[in-house]
Amino acid sequence: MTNMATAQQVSLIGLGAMGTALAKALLAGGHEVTVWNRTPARADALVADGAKVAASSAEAMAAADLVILCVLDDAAVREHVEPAATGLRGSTVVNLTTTTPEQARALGTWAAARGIDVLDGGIMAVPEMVGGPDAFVLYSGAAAAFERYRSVLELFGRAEYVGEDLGAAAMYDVSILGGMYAMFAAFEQGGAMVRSTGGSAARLAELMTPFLHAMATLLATQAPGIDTPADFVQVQSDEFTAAAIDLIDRAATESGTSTELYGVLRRTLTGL
Ligand code: FVH
Repeated sequence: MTNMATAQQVSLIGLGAMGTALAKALLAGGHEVTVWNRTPARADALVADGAKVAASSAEAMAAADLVILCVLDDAAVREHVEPAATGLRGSTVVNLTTTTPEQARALGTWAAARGIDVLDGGIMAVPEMVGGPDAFVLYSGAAAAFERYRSVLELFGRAEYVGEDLGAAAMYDVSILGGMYAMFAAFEQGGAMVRSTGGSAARLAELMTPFLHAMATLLATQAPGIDTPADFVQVQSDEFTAAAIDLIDRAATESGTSTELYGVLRRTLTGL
């Protein structure tokens, strides 16, 4: 991955599990990396890999034109970015901290008034995956800023640009996570149901995993029903879907487990 020809100065604020993984990817990519973390000891291991350690977050942010933040939350971002505004003027801030779309837009509004470019990012990976083939990061904000730093950002994983609206990356991020949680909830509920007939969640996982892989490929065929509903010809009627969910609901009742999830699914998918 080393590309010394395009080595850039990059500052990274936040060396938690994810920030440390990002710093390692930047260093492995041959960039000059300045780091800062609230608890200084977390930077020690990175010094051996070539990172410079700044004495304060403001010093780190003034040290490079590309400043990446990966801290706990939006409050922590604002706590450090706001006092550093003067040093950040003319720089691009890439915020990889998980925030809401409105928080991302508010940071952008604040930054634009001070001559600072902002890209918002949503990391779709755990730290161990950073820089690997399955990691990807969603970005939104000014396309020019994204293109300027694309080669650096690609060190973290596939860089997926999702739009100019600074809230877009966060909205895709939480929507994807919503899909993940819905899947886990259905598995938890299904595990309880199959156990009532002597089965196990382990066996259910074996059987459910390939089926859900196949079903996931159908998401794209459902998209026009949401994007352009007027033109969409639904293959399965709402009545059919509602009846199928009612049957699952009834089996849940027979198993003595909760039916709460299926009411939500029925209303969401059919409106009935
Ligand atoms: N870890 C993951 O799998 C997920 C993947 C998806 C994206 N998230 C988001 O990334 C942000 C950071 O997550 P993290 O995993 O690095 O989190 P921690 O290991 O808990 O480290 C938190 C860092 O934030 C620093 N911090 C907290 N509060 C402040 C503050 N007020 N001022 C400055 N820094 C602060 C903390 O510093 P310290 O405790 O070491 O002093 C850590 O560096 C997060 O938004 C995830 O949602 C990760």
